[in-house]
Amino acid sequence: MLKLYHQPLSPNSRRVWIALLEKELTFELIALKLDGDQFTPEFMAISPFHHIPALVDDDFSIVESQAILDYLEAKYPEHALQPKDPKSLGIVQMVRMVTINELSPAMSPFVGQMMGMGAPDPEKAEQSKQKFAIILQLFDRLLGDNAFFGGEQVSLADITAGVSIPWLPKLGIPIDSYTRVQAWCDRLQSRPAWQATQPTPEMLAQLKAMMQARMAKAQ
Ligand SMILES: N[C@@H](CCC(=O)N[C@@H](CS)C(=O)NCC(=O)O)C(=O)O
Repeated sequence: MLKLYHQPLSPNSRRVWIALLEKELTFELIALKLDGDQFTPEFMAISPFHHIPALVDDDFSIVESQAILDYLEAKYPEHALQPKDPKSLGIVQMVRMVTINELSPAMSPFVGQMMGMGAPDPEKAEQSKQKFAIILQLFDRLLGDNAFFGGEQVSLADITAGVSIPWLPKLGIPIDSYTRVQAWCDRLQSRPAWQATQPTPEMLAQLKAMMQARMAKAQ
């Protein structure tokens, strides 16, 4: 049986969790606290960099969330999460990479602030805001009249971007003027897979307390 080692607040984990649900696969969820439990020899045999998510599929184990998504798509093609035509596939891959390579690093100072690590450096915050505007404009254009990035079916692009973009307003970055992106976010958030994996405010508070305790210990 498939086993997903995860942490419910990790966007990388959540992407894999959503893909498993969208594909209607049977799997076991194993939650790590990341309070040191990621360094056990048993877990490090599965995930050598002590990162979640890690997926075990019988005798095969795999890390790196985007690689896991591709593996799941190739191994379990039912409820396809990748379009076939070249243009749609190109858009899906582009949105995945823009999210990982451009959006996530730009969000990082704001996420840090939400976790109580202090306000971001003003210059970095400004650079991030400029990046968000470029990404949101691009995503709005790529969505066009489609429900999702790859067309009418949810894809790995929606899963990858769709656990990050909805956090922007919570980080003080409004998205409502990008009307297609806003409608796409609403569409995703109403899907059972998004609702079942939505982190609760209590989980966030717990993580924040853990991060602050770690910071205090390091000082
Ligand atoms: N590039 C990796 C990043 C994985 C990653 O950084 N995971 C973090 C949580 S989001 C983690 O496991 N941190 C615990 C640790 O490094 O000990 C992926 O996409 O899976």
